[in-house]
Amino acid sequence: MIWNVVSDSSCDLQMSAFTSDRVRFETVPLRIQVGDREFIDNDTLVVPDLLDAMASEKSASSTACPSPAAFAKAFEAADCTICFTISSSLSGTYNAAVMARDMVLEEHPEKKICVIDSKSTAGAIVLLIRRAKMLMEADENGDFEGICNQLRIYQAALRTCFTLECYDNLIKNGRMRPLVGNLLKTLGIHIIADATPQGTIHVADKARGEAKTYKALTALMRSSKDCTGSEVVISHCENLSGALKLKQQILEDLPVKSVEILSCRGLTSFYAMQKGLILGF
Ligand code: X90
Repeated sequence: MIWNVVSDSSCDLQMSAFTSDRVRFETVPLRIQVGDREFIDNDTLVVPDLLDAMASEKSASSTACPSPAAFAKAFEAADCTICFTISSSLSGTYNAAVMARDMVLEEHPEKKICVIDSKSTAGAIVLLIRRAKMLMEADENGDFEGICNQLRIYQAALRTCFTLECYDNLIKNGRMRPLVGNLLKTLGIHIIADATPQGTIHVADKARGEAKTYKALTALMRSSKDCTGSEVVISHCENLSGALKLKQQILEDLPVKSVEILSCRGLTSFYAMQKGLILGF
């Protein structure tokens, strides 16, 4: 039996970063339109090129979710698939994956396909992918439903916090409510935000300066759940030094188990923009 983990490209895990003897992994790319240039968010996308194009483009930029056909192709490649998507409150990706599941099951009723809405993106999806891989590798009697249920429970326990210096793309594309007052025009303000349990964006706080920002983030993490033993994944948009400082702050403030740092791929880079930091835990 071939086990299959599929995710959209907002997970920030490159296909090349996944190895397993028993489990296949595929990311289905979202597309990013910057002026008249289209970027496909696959392993070959060069994030600095995307950010350069964004910086020099004045006209509207946007993103588009994968087609059901693209998900269907990924689902057809195996017997048992578990698919994770970006929050259905932010994107049509989840719906596309559900349509693909129905299409594939109609032709291949023997296949098993489960689509899980991460209600998040980035690191939270990476943690789900890793947990799925672990459960699939340890599986001895093909307990597909049991594994899906464990992953649904894990999804509900995961949290996401993030800090951004630029949030134009989130607001212009209607994914975040415009901020009150003249905050938007104030340079040097970092927003501190998190994902609601429904998978929408909630701006919790704002901070000025790096040190205060990281403190505010660990405070938000602490208030969102008991982080004892948590695995944390930080995705950064061209901000390794910030990610390292944030990692240090997390290790000082919270009893987490581990903190891993990944680079944002295209989709999360487009929205988190230069220096954005996203935490899944
Ligand atoms: O369908 C599409 O075109 C994709 C739309 C994606 C919109 C938002 C992506 C935001 C990613 C900021 C971190 C947000 C974490 C919040 C999770 C609820 C970058």
